[in-house]
Amino acid sequence: MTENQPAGYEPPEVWTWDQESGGRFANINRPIAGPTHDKDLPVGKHPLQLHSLGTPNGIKVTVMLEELLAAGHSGAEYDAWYIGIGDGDQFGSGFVGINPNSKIPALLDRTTDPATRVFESGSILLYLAEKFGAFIPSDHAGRTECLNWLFWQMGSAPYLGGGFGHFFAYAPFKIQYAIDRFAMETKRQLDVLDRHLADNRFLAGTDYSIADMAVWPWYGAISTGDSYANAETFLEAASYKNVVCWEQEIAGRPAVQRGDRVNLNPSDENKDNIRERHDASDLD
Ligand SMILES: N[C@@H](CCC(=O)N[C@@H](CS)C(=O)NCC(=O)O)C(=O)O
Repeated sequence: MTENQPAGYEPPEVWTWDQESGGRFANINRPIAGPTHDKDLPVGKHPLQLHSLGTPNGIKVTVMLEELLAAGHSGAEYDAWYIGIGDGDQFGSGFVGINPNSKIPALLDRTTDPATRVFESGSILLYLAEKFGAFIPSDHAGRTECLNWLFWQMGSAPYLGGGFGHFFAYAPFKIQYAIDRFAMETKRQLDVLDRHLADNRFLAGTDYSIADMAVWPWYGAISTGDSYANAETFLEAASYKNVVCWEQEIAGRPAVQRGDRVNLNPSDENKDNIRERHDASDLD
Protein backbone atom coordinates (compact mmCIF):
# COMPACT_ATOMS: atom_id res chain seq x y z
CA MET A 1 0.00 0.00 0.00
CA THR A 2 2.83 2.44 0.75
CA GLU A 3 3.70 2.64 -2.96
CA ASN A 4 0.44 4.61 -3.40
CA GLN A 5 1.49 7.32 -0.98
CA PRO A 6 3.10 10.60 -2.02
CA ALA A 7 6.77 10.29 -1.14
CA GLY A 8 9.38 12.71 0.01
CA TYR A 9 7.60 14.95 2.52
CA GLU A 10 9.20 15.40 5.91
CA PRO A 11 7.28 17.78 8.22
CA PRO A 12 9.52 20.66 9.37
CA GLU A 13 9.89 21.34 13.08
CA VAL A 14 7.42 24.25 12.87
CA TRP A 15 4.68 24.40 10.25
CA THR A 16 4.53 27.60 8.23
CA TRP A 17 1.83 28.94 5.92
CA ASP A 18 3.97 29.50 2.88
CA GLN A 19 2.34 27.51 0.14
CA GLU A 20 -1.04 26.73 -1.37
CA SER A 21 -2.29 23.38 -0.14
CA GLY A 22 -3.99 22.80 -3.50
CA GLY A 23 -7.37 21.21 -4.08
CA ARG A 24 -10.79 22.78 -3.97
CA PHE A 25 -11.23 25.36 -1.19
CA ALA A 26 -7.49 26.11 -1.10
CA ASN A 27 -8.27 29.79 -1.62
CA ILE A 28 -10.36 30.10 1.57
CA ASN A 29 -8.29 27.89 3.88
CA ARG A 30 -6.37 29.94 6.43
CA PRO A 31 -4.61 29.11 9.71
CA ILE A 32 -5.93 32.24 11.46
CA ALA A 33 -9.37 33.34 12.64
CA GLY A 34 -10.96 36.78 12.60
CA PRO A 35 -12.27 39.09 9.87
CA THR A 36 -10.36 39.90 6.69
CA HIS A 37 -12.48 42.93 5.76
CA ASP A 38 -15.15 45.28 7.09
CA LYS A 39 -18.65 44.45 5.97
CA ASP A 40 -21.92 44.94 7.84
CA LEU A 41 -24.62 42.30 7.48
CA PRO A 42 -27.87 43.29 5.80
CA VAL A 43 -31.05 43.24 7.91
CA GLY A 44 -34.43 42.19 6.52
CA LYS A 45 -37.96 42.54 7.80
CA HIS A 46 -38.35 39.23 9.63
CA PRO A 47 -37.56 38.32 13.27
CA LEU A 48 -35.01 35.69 12.23
CA GLN A 49 -32.04 36.62 10.05
CA LEU A 50 -30.20 33.65 8.59
CA HIS A 51 -26.83 34.08 6.89
CA SER A 52 -26.05 30.87 5.10
CA LEU A 53 -25.48 28.81 1.98
CA GLY A 54 -27.33 25.73 0.71
CA THR A 55 -24.69 23.19 1.72
CA PRO A 56 -25.63 20.20 3.94
CA ASN A 57 -24.96 22.31 7.06
CA GLY A 58 -27.01 25.22 5.72
CA ILE A 59 -29.90 23.07 4.52
CA LYS A 60 -30.46 21.74 8.06
CA VAL A 61 -31.57 25.18 9.18
CA THR A 62 -33.71 26.17 6.18
CA VAL A 63 -35.49 22.80 6.43
CA MET A 64 -36.16 23.44 10.14
CA LEU A 65 -37.50 26.93 9.44
CA GLU A 66 -39.74 25.66 6.65
CA GLU A 67 -40.96 22.81 8.89
CA LEU A 68 -41.80 25.32 11.65
CA LEU A 69 -43.70 27.52 9.21
CA ALA A 70 -45.55 24.51 7.78
CA ALA A 71 -46.51 23.54 11.36
CA GLY A 72 -48.05 27.01 11.88
CA HIS A 73 -45.27 28.77 13.81
CA SER A 74 -45.51 32.15 12.09
CA GLY A 75 -42.76 33.52 14.36
CA ALA A 76 -40.32 31.44 12.33
CA GLU A 77 -40.57 33.78 9.33
CA TYR A 78 -37.05 34.46 8.16
CA ASP A 79 -34.77 36.29 5.79
CA ALA A 80 -32.11 34.00 4.33
CA TRP A 81 -29.08 35.94 3.08
CA TYR A 82 -26.51 34.39 0.76
CA ILE A 83 -22.97 33.91 2.09
CA GLY A 84 -20.61 33.02 -0.76
CA ILE A 85 -17.96 31.01 1.08
CA GLY A 86 -15.86 30.68 -2.10
CA ASP A 87 -15.70 34.48 -2.22
CA GLY A 88 -14.76 34.82 1.45
CA ASP A 89 -18.04 36.38 2.68
CA GLN A 90 -17.68 34.39 5.91
CA PHE A 91 -14.65 36.53 6.78
CA GLY A 92 -16.54 39.85 6.69
CA SER A 93 -16.63 41.68 10.07
CA GLY A 94 -20.42 41.49 10.36
CA PHE A 95 -20.51 37.75 9.78
CA VAL A 96 -17.61 37.12 12.18
CA GLY A 97 -19.60 39.13 14.74
CA ILE A 98 -22.35 36.52 14.71
CA ASN A 99 -20.07 33.54 14.14
CA PRO A 100 -16.44 33.90 15.28
CA ASN A 101 -15.81 30.52 13.62
CA SER A 102 -16.46 32.02 10.13
CA LYS A 103 -18.62 29.18 8.87
CA ILE A 104 -22.17 29.04 7.67
CA PRO A 105 -24.87 28.76 8.94
CA ALA A 106 -25.29 31.64 11.40
CA LEU A 107 -28.56 33.02 12.76
CA LEU A 108 -29.52 36.28 14.44
CA ASP A 109 -32.76 36.30 16.46
CA ARG A 110 -33.95 39.91 16.66
CA THR A 111 -36.96 39.14 18.86
CA THR A 112 -34.72 39.21 21.94
CA ASP A 113 -33.12 42.31 23.42
CA PRO A 114 -30.26 42.29 22.77
CA ALA A 115 -30.49 40.16 19.63
CA THR A 116 -29.26 36.59 20.09
CA ARG A 117 -26.55 35.23 17.84
CA VAL A 118 -26.58 31.49 17.21
CA PHE A 119 -23.85 29.59 15.38
CA GLU A 120 -23.08 25.89 14.76
CA SER A 121 -25.91 24.19 12.91
CA GLY A 122 -26.68 21.83 15.80
CA SER A 123 -26.95 24.74 18.21
CA ILE A 124 -29.26 26.57 15.77
CA LEU A 125 -31.54 23.53 15.44
CA LEU A 126 -31.72 23.13 19.22
CA TYR A 127 -32.31 26.87 19.73
CA LEU A 128 -35.22 26.89 17.29
CA ALA A 129 -36.67 23.64 18.67
CA GLU A 130 -36.64 25.11 22.18
CA LYS A 131 -37.90 28.52 21.10
CA PHE A 132 -40.93 27.05 19.36
CA GLY A 133 -41.35 23.84 21.39
CA ALA A 134 -41.32 21.77 18.22
CA PHE A 135 -39.45 18.90 16.57
CA ILE A 136 -37.88 17.75 19.84
CA PRO A 137 -39.54 15.26 22.22
CA SER A 138 -40.77 16.89 25.43
CA ASP A 139 -40.11 13.95 27.76
CA HIS A 140 -36.60 13.66 29.20
CA ALA A 141 -35.83 10.24 27.75
CA GLY A 142 -37.10 11.12 24.29
CA ARG A 143 -35.29 14.46 24.31
CA THR A 144 -32.08 12.73 25.35
CA GLU A 145 -32.31 10.22 22.49
CA CYS A 146 -32.97 13.08 20.06
CA LEU A 147 -29.90 14.96 21.34
CA ASN A 148 -27.84 11.75 21.21
CA TRP A 149 -28.36 11.63 17.44
CA LEU A 150 -28.02 15.38 16.96
CA PHE A 151 -24.63 15.35 18.69
CA TRP A 152 -23.72 12.12 16.87
CA GLN A 153 -24.18 13.97 13.61
CA MET A 154 -22.12 16.98 14.69
CA GLY A 155 -19.26 14.70 15.71
CA SER A 156 -19.52 12.25 12.83
CA ALA A 157 -20.10 14.35 9.71
CA PRO A 158 -16.59 15.88 9.69
CA TYR A 159 -15.28 12.36 8.97
CA LEU A 160 -17.73 12.10 6.08
CA GLY A 161 -17.28 15.62 4.67
CA GLY A 162 -13.86 16.82 5.80
CA GLY A 163 -12.42 13.29 5.67
CA PHE A 164 -13.99 11.05 3.05
CA GLY A 165 -15.43 13.76 0.77
CA HIS A 166 -12.29 15.85 0.86
CA PHE A 167 -9.90 13.06 -0.04
CA PHE A 168 -12.27 11.23 -2.44
CA ALA A 169 -13.44 14.29 -4.37
CA TYR A 170 -11.47 17.45 -3.63
CA ALA A 171 -7.82 16.63 -2.82
CA PRO A 172 -5.44 17.48 -5.69
CA PHE A 173 -4.37 13.83 -5.94
CA LYS A 174 -5.72 10.53 -4.60
CA ILE A 175 -4.09 9.23 -1.43
CA GLN A 176 -5.07 5.64 -0.78
CA TYR A 177 -4.29 5.77 2.94
CA ALA A 178 -6.65 8.72 3.48
CA ILE A 179 -9.44 7.37 1.24
CA ASP A 180 -9.27 3.93 2.90
CA ARG A 181 -9.36 5.42 6.37
CA PHE A 182 -12.32 7.71 5.79
CA ALA A 183 -14.28 5.34 3.50
CA MET A 184 -14.08 2.74 6.27
CA GLU A 185 -15.31 5.21 8.88
CA THR A 186 -18.11 6.53 6.63
CA LYS A 187 -19.32 3.00 5.93
CA ARG A 188 -19.23 2.23 9.64
CA GLN A 189 -21.35 5.33 10.31
CA LEU A 190 -23.84 4.33 7.61
CA ASP A 191 -24.06 0.92 9.27
CA VAL A 192 -24.71 2.58 12.65
CA LEU A 193 -27.64 4.45 11.10
CA ASP A 194 -28.87 1.43 9.17
CA ARG A 195 -29.02 -0.78 12.26
CA HIS A 196 -30.80 1.90 14.29
CA LEU A 197 -33.30 2.63 11.54
CA ALA A 198 -34.12 -1.08 11.24
CA ASP A 199 -36.11 -0.69 14.49
CA ASN A 200 -36.98 3.01 14.42
CA ARG A 201 -38.90 4.98 11.81
CA PHE A 202 -36.98 8.14 12.73
CA LEU A 203 -33.74 8.70 14.63
CA ALA A 204 -35.39 9.73 17.90
CA GLY A 205 -38.04 6.99 17.56
CA THR A 206 -41.52 7.40 16.17
CA ASP A 207 -41.45 11.15 15.54
CA TYR A 208 -39.51 13.19 13.00
CA SER A 209 -37.18 15.59 14.86
CA ILE A 210 -34.19 17.92 14.62
CA ALA A 211 -31.99 14.80 14.74
CA ASP A 212 -33.37 13.72 11.34
CA MET A 213 -32.97 17.27 10.01
CA ALA A 214 -29.30 17.24 11.00
CA VAL A 215 -28.44 13.79 9.67
CA TRP A 216 -30.49 13.78 6.45
CA PRO A 217 -28.52 16.35 4.41
CA TRP A 218 -25.25 14.46 5.00
CA TYR A 219 -26.05 10.76 5.19
CA GLY A 220 -29.19 10.92 3.05
CA ALA A 221 -27.25 12.71 0.31
CA ILE A 222 -24.54 10.04 0.39
CA SER A 223 -27.18 7.37 -0.20
CA THR A 224 -28.62 9.23 -3.21
CA GLY A 225 -25.25 10.16 -4.69
CA ASP A 226 -25.91 13.89 -4.37
CA SER A 227 -22.77 14.60 -2.32
CA TYR A 228 -19.74 13.45 -4.25
CA ALA A 229 -19.79 11.98 -7.77
CA ASN A 230 -19.64 8.17 -7.72
CA ALA A 231 -19.45 8.03 -3.91
CA GLU A 232 -22.73 6.08 -3.70
CA THR A 233 -21.23 3.33 -5.88
CA PHE A 234 -17.85 3.41 -4.14
CA LEU A 235 -19.47 3.08 -0.70
CA GLU A 236 -22.24 0.69 -1.90
CA ALA A 237 -24.71 3.11 -0.37
CA ALA A 238 -27.76 1.26 -1.71
CA SER A 239 -26.91 -1.67 0.56
CA TYR A 240 -27.90 0.42 3.60
CA LYS A 241 -31.55 -0.25 2.88
CA ASN A 242 -33.03 1.28 6.03
CA VAL A 243 -31.07 4.48 5.42
CA VAL A 244 -32.41 4.59 1.86
CA CYS A 245 -36.06 4.17 3.04
CA TRP A 246 -35.62 6.83 5.73
CA GLU A 247 -33.97 9.20 3.23
CA GLN A 248 -36.89 8.82 0.82
CA GLU A 249 -39.54 9.40 3.46
CA ILE A 250 -37.87 12.63 4.56
CA ALA A 251 -37.21 13.77 0.98
CA GLY A 252 -40.96 13.52 0.36
CA ARG A 253 -41.82 16.16 2.98
CA PRO A 254 -42.91 19.43 1.34
CA ALA A 255 -41.03 21.57 3.90
CA VAL A 256 -37.84 19.63 3.21
CA GLN A 257 -38.27 20.22 -0.50
CA ARG A 258 -38.68 23.96 0.16
CA GLY A 259 -35.75 24.26 2.58
CA ASP A 260 -33.53 22.29 0.21
CA ARG A 261 -33.79 25.05 -2.43
CA VAL A 262 -32.77 28.03 -0.30
CA ASN A 263 -29.44 29.92 -0.57
CA LEU A 264 -28.50 28.16 -3.77
CA ASN A 265 -28.01 29.71 -7.15
CA PRO A 266 -30.46 28.42 -9.77
CA SER A 267 -28.71 25.92 -12.01
CA ASP A 268 -29.56 23.86 -15.09
CA GLU A 269 -30.38 20.87 -12.87
CA ASN A 270 -32.19 22.91 -10.22
CA LYS A 271 -33.92 25.86 -11.80
CA ASP A 272 -36.14 26.29 -8.71
CA ASN A 273 -33.25 27.12 -6.37
CA ILE A 274 -33.39 30.56 -4.79
CA ARG A 275 -30.30 32.53 -3.81
CA GLU A 276 -32.08 34.43 -1.04
CA ARG A 277 -35.40 34.04 0.71
CA HIS A 278 -37.22 37.07 2.09
CA ASP A 279 -40.84 36.00 1.75
CA ALA A 280 -42.71 32.69 1.71
CA SER A 281 -43.82 33.48 -1.82
CA ASP A 282 -40.18 33.38 -2.98
CA LEU A 283 -40.45 29.58 -2.82
CA ASP A 284 -43.95 29.22 -4.24
N1 LIG B 1 -19.76 22.52 12.62
C1 LIG B 1 -20.23 23.57 11.74
C2 LIG B 1 -19.64 23.35 10.36
C3 LIG B 1 -20.03 24.45 9.41
C4 LIG B 1 -19.23 24.39 8.13
O1 LIG B 1 -18.26 23.61 8.00
N2 LIG B 1 -19.63 25.22 7.18
C5 LIG B 1 -18.91 25.28 5.91
C6 LIG B 1 -19.88 25.08 4.75
S1 LIG B 1 -20.78 23.56 4.90
C7 LIG B 1 -18.28 26.64 5.74
O2 LIG B 1 -18.87 27.64 6.07
N3 LIG B 1 -17.06 26.68 5.20
C8 LIG B 1 -16.39 27.91 4.93
C9 LIG B 1 -14.96 27.91 5.45
O3 LIG B 1 -14.51 26.87 5.94
O4 LIG B 1 -14.31 28.94 5.33
C10 LIG B 1 -21.75 23.56 11.70
O5 LIG B 1 -22.33 22.47 11.74
O6 LIG B 1 -22.37 24.64 11.65
